[in-house]
Amino acid sequence: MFRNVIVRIPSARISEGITSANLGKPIYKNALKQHSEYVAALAKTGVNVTVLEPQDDYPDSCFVEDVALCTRECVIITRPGANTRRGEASLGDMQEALKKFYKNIEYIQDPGTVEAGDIMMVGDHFYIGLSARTNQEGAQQTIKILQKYGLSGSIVHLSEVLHLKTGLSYIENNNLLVAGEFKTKSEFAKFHRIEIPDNESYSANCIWVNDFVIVPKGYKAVYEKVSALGYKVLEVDTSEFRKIDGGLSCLSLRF
Ligand code: CIR
Repeated sequence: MFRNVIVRIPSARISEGITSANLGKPIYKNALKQHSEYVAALAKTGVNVTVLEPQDDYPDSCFVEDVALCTRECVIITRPGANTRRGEASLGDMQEALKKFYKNIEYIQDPGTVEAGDIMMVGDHFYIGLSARTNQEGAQQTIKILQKYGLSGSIVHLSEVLHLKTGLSYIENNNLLVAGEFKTKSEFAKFHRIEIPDNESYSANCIWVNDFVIVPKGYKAVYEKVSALGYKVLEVDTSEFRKIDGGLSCLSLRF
């Protein structure tokens, strides 16, 4: 169960966010609207939502998931691999917000890099994707910190996606949404895998929050498959964030 969520309002410079998509630039006004709908959906799940102010020095800063790994025992402040995002992890308001909830605060140190979009929590175990943003050193530091608190971590090699959770979401009860390269990875064979068709692979990034699953609006397969499993499904339009490679999980810290 999650009690708390932290989000950050998109920056007026969101159109300058890093992207590999070819979908045009996000429209700031629309991004603000979609973000407020996202917050409203989260509020329906019963969590307490902390909303941080925009940070215009960081066009990607609404993707707060990447700057911290929240566990039941500690929070790990990451060290983002993207140069333009590195400073997001040390923003004072984020650190203050996390201090209200956590007494155990750990940090990824240079030369480690980690973006927590590469980390998927399954109970007390954390799968850590090695990507262009999260390096071996960062992953090893993360595992060491997790072990200190009685938690565990393991490394997953990625080849196609930006972040691990770009193509994978654990929605509890052994159910795992999988797209692309994750359909066949042996480390995930033990889960009940729900395959997302290639033409809707963006929708593999969903979030489970207290018996609800929030899915991106406009993707039929994920809506039907997740509903059929008995979850309460909420749809949120994330089309502006998709233009800069962002999805539902990226927009919040949940703990
Ligand atoms: C970036 O490239 O860093 C952002 N434009 C998108 C970050 C998405 N975050 C995530 O998948 N956790």
